[in-house]
Amino acid sequence: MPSPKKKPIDQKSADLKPDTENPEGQFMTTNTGTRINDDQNSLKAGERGSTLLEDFILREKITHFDHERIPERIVHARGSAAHGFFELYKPLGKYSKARFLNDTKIKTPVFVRFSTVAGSRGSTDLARDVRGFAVKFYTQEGNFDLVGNNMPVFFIQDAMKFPDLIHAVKPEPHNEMPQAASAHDTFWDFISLMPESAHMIMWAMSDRAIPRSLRMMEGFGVHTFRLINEKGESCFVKFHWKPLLGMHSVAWDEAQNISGKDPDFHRRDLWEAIESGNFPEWEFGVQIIPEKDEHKYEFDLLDPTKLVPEELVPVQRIGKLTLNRNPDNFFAETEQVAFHVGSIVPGIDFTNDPLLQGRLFSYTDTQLIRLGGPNFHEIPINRPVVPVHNNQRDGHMRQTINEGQTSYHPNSLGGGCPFQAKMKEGGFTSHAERIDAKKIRERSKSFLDHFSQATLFFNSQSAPEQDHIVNALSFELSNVNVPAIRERMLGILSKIDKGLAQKVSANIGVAVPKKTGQLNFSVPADADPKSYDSVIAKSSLEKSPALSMVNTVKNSIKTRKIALLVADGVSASSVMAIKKAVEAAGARTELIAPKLGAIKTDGKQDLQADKRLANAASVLYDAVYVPGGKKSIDALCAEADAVHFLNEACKHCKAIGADTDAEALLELGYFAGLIGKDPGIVVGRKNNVKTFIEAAGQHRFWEREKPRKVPA
Ligand code: HDE
Repeated sequence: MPSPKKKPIDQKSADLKPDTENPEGQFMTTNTGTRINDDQNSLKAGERGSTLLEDFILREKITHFDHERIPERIVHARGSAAHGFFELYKPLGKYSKARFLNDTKIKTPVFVRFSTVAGSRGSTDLARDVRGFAVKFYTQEGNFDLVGNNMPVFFIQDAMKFPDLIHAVKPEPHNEMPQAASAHDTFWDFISLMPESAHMIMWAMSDRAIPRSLRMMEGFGVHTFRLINEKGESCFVKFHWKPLLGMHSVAWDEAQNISGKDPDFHRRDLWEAIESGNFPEWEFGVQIIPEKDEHKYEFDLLDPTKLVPEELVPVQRIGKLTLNRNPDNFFAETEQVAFHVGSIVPGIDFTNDPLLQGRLFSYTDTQLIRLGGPNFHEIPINRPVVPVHNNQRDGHMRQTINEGQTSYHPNSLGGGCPFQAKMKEGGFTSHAERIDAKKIRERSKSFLDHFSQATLFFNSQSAPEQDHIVNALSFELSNVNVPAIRERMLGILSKIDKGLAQKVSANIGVAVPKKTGQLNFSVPADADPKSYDSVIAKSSLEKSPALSMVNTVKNSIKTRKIALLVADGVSASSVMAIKKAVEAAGARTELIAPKLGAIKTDGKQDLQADKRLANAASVLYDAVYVPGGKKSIDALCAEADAVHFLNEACKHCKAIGADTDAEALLELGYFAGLIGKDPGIVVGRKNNVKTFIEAAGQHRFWEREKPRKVPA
């Protein structure tokens, strides 16, 4: 006789009431639900006796603690994330059948993780580095992950080189130095032998690599993808994220200071913006290229070291991403989120970009080691909003309790479930691209122009932006010990721009070589270049204004942080005037005083200091203003930190303002000679609050760098 079926134990079943409630809060329990009576002491043999092995509570607690860390991501380990939603402005039906790209009424939930690439999980946010910009769309047709960066191109053309690139940039293996920095021998050794990285190096050495905020950077899908419509027709697409606050950066010296003063600067900024209701927003852009235009351009659409200039194919803004909720738990969400370029929905498809193809393998593989098994898709942050039905079973940490007898297909015992979905039922079908080819291990000759877009990028920058690239390259290469590497790198730079190479050469003590290096990969027989000298091409575009951050939003201080330097005796009306105006413009102020606590004003009401001068630093603010009040100014004049604060603000080209009677403090700064001449230093003029706010909206006055004689 078969035994009667036992009733399964189910915590939620009505006859088993959970026993952990307490009117004042929840009782502490073990992981199996037993209430804990003493969480302060281990179980011992007598008052002073040894600890007993029997102590299941202690052992459970310590075991769990011992396993708290999981391997960090091999790249993009340092990250910060937020929840939000995506709204579509206009349907893309002509090009894509993806439902979330067609229904303007749907608000698609998203989870977005930003990251640096090279540093460990605890490294600084302000490293000179590429930023990851990974978006998980929880669509009604499954998850779509757009795992992009804040730069539109990449260092290498083929997935085969990724481990080499990362080994070269990570801390050197013999001494594990330097952390989160590319300024060392192995990185530049590799790069100087990899001419294909020339374009990306221009981006990585530009101000894009030191953003002011994660909220103020562009995002790019990097690879060319495909869109597929209802008829099965395909077009090519490049994905873009355009920040509504514009793109802004900090100065390199400032970035290094921030790394000491507040290594969580970007994480904090994102968290605080969302907590205060200043929800970060990006518009979603697409550059659509008809399939017939696949070979129209002087670069190959499949080459991830190339971008499609916006002047050739405009970016259509088709929707908006808003981040409106911070994670509840960093580990459960930000750390355990698993992105994968292969998470895709019908209406979007891949191209043969050899970097993308390699990524399609890597992202599942990496989660297996990082998250410990094949069921990482069941972790709440990774679950789609649609149900999952398939015949995959078991494995470490399986959460789903699959019912029934069948876990195979085809089956008759399970009624044939789950069924395959036909295309018209929303089943994913790969684009039927025709392939008829020889198996080869070669680089396509259409990938051999390594310099023309690097030159285009450099030529498109403003003079201060070009100076920053020269300075960044000089800084990085000055940290390279082996002169031959520095020289080889100058060879590459000379292919991008001779003047650039000369300027860097003057700073790093080696001459620009006459001959450049050999290519280190096979190319088709009919290409046959001996060295990369012979593969130089020219871009038909001289400049692409879209590549310069100078052409960004400059008329707003929304969400910015303005420092007000104050001391006892400060003029209450002066503080109120600037505070009111700054807040009306959507930014916030912090009162920085020699000590915390109450600050006496010239009025009846005291003010409260937000930060102590010694704990604050100009690098943590966008601009600084000194309200009036003779006593306050006298006190600040005696504070070296106050003068240093202003000097640094000036050095980093920020707007500085002072009420009429506060000028005395500014005159102690090394920049006193600039007062009245520099449009970013606003003192004692009529309407000075308004002029100061307009100046702060400019973000930076980079032209101030040139005449600067005295360092802060
Ligand atoms: Fe990644 N990349 N990648 N990558 N990548 C990872 O996956 C990899 C590439 C990018 O916030 C890893 O889950 C290979 C390009 C972002 O969790 C790993 C290649 C771009 C993130 C991996 C590339 C990216 C990753 C490590 C060359 C810009 C962070 C942890 C073939 C378009 C996602 C993980 C997050 C993470 C592999 C190249 C962006 C190891 C093999 C190009 C934003 O799978």
